[in-house]
Amino acid sequence: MMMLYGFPPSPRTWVARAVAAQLGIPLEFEIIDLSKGQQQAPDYRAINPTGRTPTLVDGDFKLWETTAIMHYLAGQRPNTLWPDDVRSRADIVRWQSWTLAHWEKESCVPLVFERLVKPILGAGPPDEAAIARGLTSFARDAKVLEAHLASRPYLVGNALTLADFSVAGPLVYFERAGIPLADYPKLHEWFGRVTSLPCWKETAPQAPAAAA
Ligand SMILES: N[C@@H](CCC(=O)N[C@@H](CS)C(=O)NCC(=O)O)C(=O)O
Repeated sequence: MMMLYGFPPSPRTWVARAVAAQLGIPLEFEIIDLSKGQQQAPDYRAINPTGRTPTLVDGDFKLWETTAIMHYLAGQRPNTLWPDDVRSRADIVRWQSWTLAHWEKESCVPLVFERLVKPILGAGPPDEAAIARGLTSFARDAKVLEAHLASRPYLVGNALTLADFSVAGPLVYFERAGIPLADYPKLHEWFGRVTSLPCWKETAPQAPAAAA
């Protein structure tokens, strides 16, 4: 069985586990507790030299970066999350690339980090300038999603794909991070549609979030 190392409250670990659950792929799971710095342990760094989570291990194959893990999981068997045609795949990778460079990094993570993670870690007061930049980026990016979702139920084609998992992931703590999702009704509705799938509940963290 494949092994996933991760920290359950982290959105990226949650997304990887939710994708596996949706695909019906069982994973062995080992917690790397970010609140205890376990991502820096030599044993873990031997499988992921970046010292981040999650990491997938399948026999002698070690894979880090959530997006690559999602593609590997979805490549195990034919499925509609990762359709076998070149345009759908390019379209999915488009949204995933945009998420990594902009949506997650510039818009969602700064708000989650400043307003949720910092207080949990006792890492000092929120940086108001970082929050202001995050809100500006969020408005820019959420507008793109709102327009895209005005005429379709999912991001790519007419069905759920890996793109929906990647774009929904950074929003999982939107309420606690004061992310103004409700200002974007189509986006809000889509988020509800995607995250009401049983795979998210099945893989939800047991303890309150402690890291991003
Ligand atoms: N681009 C990476 C980011 C991985 C990442 O930053 N993971 C966070 C948790 S969600 C982490 O391990 N942080 C701990 C640290 O940086 O020390 C991915 O998508 O997998």
